[in-house]
Amino acid sequence: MGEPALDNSAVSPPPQSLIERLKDYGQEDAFALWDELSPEERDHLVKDIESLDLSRIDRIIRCSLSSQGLLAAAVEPVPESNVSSVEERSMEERERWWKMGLKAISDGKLGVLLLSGGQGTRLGSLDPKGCFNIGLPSGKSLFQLQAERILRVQILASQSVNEGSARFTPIHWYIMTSPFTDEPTRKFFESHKYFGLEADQVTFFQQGTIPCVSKDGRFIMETPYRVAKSPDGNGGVYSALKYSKLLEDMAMRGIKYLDCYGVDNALVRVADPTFLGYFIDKGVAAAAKVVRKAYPQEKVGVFVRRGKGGPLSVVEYSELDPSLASEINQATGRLRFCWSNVCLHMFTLDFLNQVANGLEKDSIYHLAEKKIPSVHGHTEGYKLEQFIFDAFPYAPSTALFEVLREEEFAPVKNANGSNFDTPESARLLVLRLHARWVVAAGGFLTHTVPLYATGVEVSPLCSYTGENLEAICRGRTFHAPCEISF
Ligand code: UD2
Repeated sequence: MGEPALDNSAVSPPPQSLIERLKDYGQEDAFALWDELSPEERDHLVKDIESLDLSRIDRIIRCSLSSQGLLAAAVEPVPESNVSSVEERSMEERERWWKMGLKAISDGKLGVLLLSGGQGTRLGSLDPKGCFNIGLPSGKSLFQLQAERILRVQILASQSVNEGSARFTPIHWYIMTSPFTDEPTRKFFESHKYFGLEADQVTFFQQGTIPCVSKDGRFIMETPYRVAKSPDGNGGVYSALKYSKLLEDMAMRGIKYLDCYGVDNALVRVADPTFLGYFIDKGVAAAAKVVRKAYPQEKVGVFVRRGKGGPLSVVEYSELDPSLASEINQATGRLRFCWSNVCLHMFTLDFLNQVANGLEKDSIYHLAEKKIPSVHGHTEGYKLEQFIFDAFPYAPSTALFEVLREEEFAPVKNANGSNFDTPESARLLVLRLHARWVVAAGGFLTHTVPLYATGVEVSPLCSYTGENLEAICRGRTFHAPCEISF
């Protein structure tokens, strides 16, 4: 007669100390299915719970749920005087800022900070968004377009300060990933040999994750032995930089300014010398590029002031009262809240240190209502996330820099077939801009721009903002689809 089957539940109850700690925060349900777990599943669950900073997470959940729906301070539009607009910008200023920016880049003072931890859920892609090919004639991914823009700026900076010598200063590229995007991103860069960049000028780092909670703030169990978690939002960049000690790395490299942007913009001018020159000239701690909002429901944040003369802030599209979104400024006939956040930021390293050292103060996270995959199939609950622009109110000085949407903002958010912000709409924006560059440089096109879904593409290695195309284009006729490169 063999030994009776071991009755697990009688033998090893959950660790009492852990149960007590969970009870302190009302999260003891995380062990509800303990009796059904195998020994190794129990081990996974204990390790999962022990990996959580329960007091910090509890504070965030309580602060975020209790502040939910609280009427934020009355918001006012950003005064026009706070925005450097395209029309008021003189050619002299553009030139001066361009040169100032190239000089600072050549002196190694600029780092690039890429926010690439988001999941491509809306895009319908399982790969990190930066891997996405939007269908340009070259077939280049968003990562490759961005890497080649960095390469082009390195050359421009070198030409600008030491008359054509081949020596250039590598721009360091810090890429924030999440557990969902880290490995495939690293592999993609390795398999593409960093798109021509030096491997040691690219640093990957992971943002944090935070438990998903039910409407009453309890952990949602993704499986009987694992708490559901999600990346902590692109505002997780501050704590990620702090805990990965990359702020010290930046200081060690002599970096003073960080050009920070979202990966899902096909026209992003990475390491933009003009924006950097403007930023240095203004001497502010934080700045953002803005575009005029296209329509009230556009899925962009808007810059506001909280209360009369209050700090500069951003209200995300998901939190902007629809009536406010549609208000019209009677004097101008434009939307009252018209300056859109397009996830194109510039920060001083000092300011990043200030934010990173003030993190414990900031426990209010945004709540995104989601159906969270759970042991019950799906649970209606919240993902908690911080937004990168949550730091703006703490900046001692800020500035907004208008850019033209058709030159610098081509979001890639939704799968083709959606009404807006698709790979197709982004591709058309890129091809229309490049067609203008070619014609301005004296080239001819044999198609209307762009015929159906293709056109003439200009490689970033050739031109950053349409410069340097005369010799290649003048008098030549180009047939779509093609890529103009060296
Ligand atoms: C973002 C902006 C919105 C507007 C819009 C324009 C924020 C919070 N919102 O909205 O104001 O500018 O873009 O296209 O910036 N990301 C991470 N980690 C995360 C979540 C996102 O790195 O945990 C990255 C993501 O990879 C992308 C960027 O942040 O590069 C913005 O992505 P999103 O999907 O969070 O923001 P979205 O598109 O709703």
